[in-house]
Amino acid sequence: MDDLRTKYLEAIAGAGDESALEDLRLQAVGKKGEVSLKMRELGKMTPEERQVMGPKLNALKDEINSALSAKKSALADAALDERLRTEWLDVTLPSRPRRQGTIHPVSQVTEEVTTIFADMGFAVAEGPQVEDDWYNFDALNIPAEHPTRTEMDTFYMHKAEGDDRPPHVLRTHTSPVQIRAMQEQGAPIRVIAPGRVYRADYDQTHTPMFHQIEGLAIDRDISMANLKWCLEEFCRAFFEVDKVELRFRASHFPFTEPSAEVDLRCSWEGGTLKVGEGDDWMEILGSGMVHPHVLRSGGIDPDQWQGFAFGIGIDRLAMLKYGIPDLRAFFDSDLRWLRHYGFASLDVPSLAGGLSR
Ligand code: 2U9
Repeated sequence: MDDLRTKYLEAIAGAGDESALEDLRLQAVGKKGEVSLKMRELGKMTPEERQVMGPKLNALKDEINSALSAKKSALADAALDERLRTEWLDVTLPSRPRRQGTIHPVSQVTEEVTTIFADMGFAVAEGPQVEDDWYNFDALNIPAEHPTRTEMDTFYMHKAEGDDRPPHVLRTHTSPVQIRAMQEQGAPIRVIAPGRVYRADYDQTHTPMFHQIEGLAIDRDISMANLKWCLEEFCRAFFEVDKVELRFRASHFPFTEPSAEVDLRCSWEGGTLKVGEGDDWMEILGSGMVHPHVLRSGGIDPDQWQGFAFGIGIDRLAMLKYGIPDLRAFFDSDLRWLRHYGFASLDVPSLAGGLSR
């Protein structure tokens, strides 16, 4: 028994790592280990012998187990000491670059507007940005001689000699998307079409590419009253106010009849926009009841169905909400500019900016 004790205590003391220690544990006190086998022999001994050998073997087992765990801690301490001695951190190193990207105000506003109309049951529709002139103009009751169809206003795609396809344009509004949606789905239908549109214009309030979101709702008895409710709900949600007041001004668009431009009651106290109060009116969108010719273009019978449509300029909406003064800033913007308007990297989008409620 003393031999066994010496053998294992010395081996444990000399073990170089945890796996050597585990081997020794199995050899000594594992199920088939030497000490365990000796304990099994107790059964064959006389009671007197067992009374002497039993406690001795138990004490040996405890001693070996204690030595194993003490050695295990010692090995772990030594490993940590070695790491502390050899590994080090240069706290003077520059930090790793963090991603600086941030959502653009136009993308954020597009998402906000889309979500509000989606909550009212409008499905999102998308379509090509290069359209043939039937979808962009004729289907929308814009006649061949209309001034918007000239190259002064519209970007025409180059046509090779012998190409007999109809003229193609960069879409001037997202309305062709709704024509396609009507053709595909028929009535009743409720869709919104967000996206890029193009017009040959460039000054402080116009850029050759800008963003629109247009809505269309067709059913048996949809009226301007439904349109008004829908737009009021939209303004309440978008500008986050309880009270909004809209004013419908008679207007003219080829694709709607009657047509109305919609103004929102507001004030501009101290250069800050306040929605729902004050004596000012701010134009925010155009709208109307869809013209029968347009319904027919979409394959819908105007004697059976009617509905409203509206169009909103996203860029202007973003400028209003975030107090951005010049539309052109969207196109030569940099990170400092985005930060200034509360679009700092990794920030949760907020309403901070020019708007106060
Ligand atoms: C279909 C039928 C009718 C969409 C409409 C307007 C009035 C409008 C402007 C707002 C600001 C364009 O971006 S903007 O300059 N839009 O005034 N848009 S009604 O009418 C439609 C659309 C699709 C099938």
